[in-house]
Amino acid sequence: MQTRVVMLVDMDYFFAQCEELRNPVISVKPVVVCVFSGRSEDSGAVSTSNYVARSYGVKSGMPIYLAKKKLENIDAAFLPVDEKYYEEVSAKVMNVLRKHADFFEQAGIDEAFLDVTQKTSGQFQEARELASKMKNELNTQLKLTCSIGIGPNKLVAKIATDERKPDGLTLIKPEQVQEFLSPMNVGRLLGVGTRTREKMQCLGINTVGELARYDTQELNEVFGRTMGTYFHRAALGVDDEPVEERSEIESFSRISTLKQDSRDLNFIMETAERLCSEIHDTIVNEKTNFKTIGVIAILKDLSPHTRSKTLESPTDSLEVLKKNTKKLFEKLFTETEDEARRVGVRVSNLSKEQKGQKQLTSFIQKRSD
Ligand code: DCP
Ligand code: CA
Ligand code: CA
Repeated sequence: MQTRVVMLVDMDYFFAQCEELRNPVISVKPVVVCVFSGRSEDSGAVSTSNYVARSYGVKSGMPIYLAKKKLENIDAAFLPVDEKYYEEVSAKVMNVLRKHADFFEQAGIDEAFLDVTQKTSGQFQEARELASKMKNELNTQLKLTCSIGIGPNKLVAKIATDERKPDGLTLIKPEQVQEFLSPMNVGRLLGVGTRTREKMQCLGINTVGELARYDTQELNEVFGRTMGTYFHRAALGVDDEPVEERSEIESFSRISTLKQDSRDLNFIMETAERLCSEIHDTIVNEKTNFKTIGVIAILKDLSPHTRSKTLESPTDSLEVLKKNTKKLFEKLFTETEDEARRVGVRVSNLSKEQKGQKQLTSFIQKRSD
């Protein structure tokens, strides 16, 4: 496989930086963005804070009263979260970044992966220049700073980004990966939470290097094959997960007028099954899974009636789609009295089909503390 050049761009102290952006005078003092629970004046938690506040020991997730205690007698700005505004800034950031990537994947409100292999002809030095250029653009166009990590895959890029913040730029070439990761605590790896770290400690594994050298067989026995294999590969800095644009389409639907008004399930299913097949063709083309199925019947009086069901796990199965469509129409027509004029089927809750490593990391992301 060709060596890839992958970047992770992560905005610095994002929510607090957004607050500084619209009110620059506060940037010289501690800025603490809070999720106020409303129960009492200071109940709630710190969402994030600027680096001035961090120098006093303020951290994300900390109770607000504790942050106030750390900033006692200091002129600080405690502000409520305004996610709608941060989303707007985020969209502008993503638009600046997106055009520099061969493949682009937004990975959170303030971060994105960029595969720039072609753009840089696989040259890490060129990637460094591109990263500086992007930092510059964010600075001049939006007055925002970010930290960038560059590596041969997402795993290394992510860890590299965390290495130097704020306004950092860290480049790890393929031949430097081992040396870079080896001395780190295993907790730096995605999926290694407190409990796993303790378990590894018992095996005498503290650093990523020790994990990489550990007997694979034994890792599999302790953590199971899936996780054991993942830990071993991650410790070696190996990660094949592609940088992939997330699907922005939220649903696929088809609707059709019946040959005649009806409330006969078998007759309606003739049309509905055709709609299901059309939708299925689309999702196969788009390599998408769905989790929610919805049906609509527009009755003779033109009133729309809908029913929907969310499955336990995403699927792309035509059979599942047809079976649930039938059940939903059955329910709908037991609960309404008139005949239908038009019927439709919709799938939503879409996710890109995920294979191998990808599935594993999303599973880890959900699990990790
Ligand atoms: N966030 C939150 N609660 C947390 C962590 C994060 O509400 N426990 C929100 C606020 C952050 C945003 O998500 O601004 C992005 O999270 P990051 O982990 O990237 O942290 P920051 O951007 O705030 O800081 P850093 O400069 O360390 O990236
Ligand atoms: Ca950030
Ligand atoms: Ca982030």
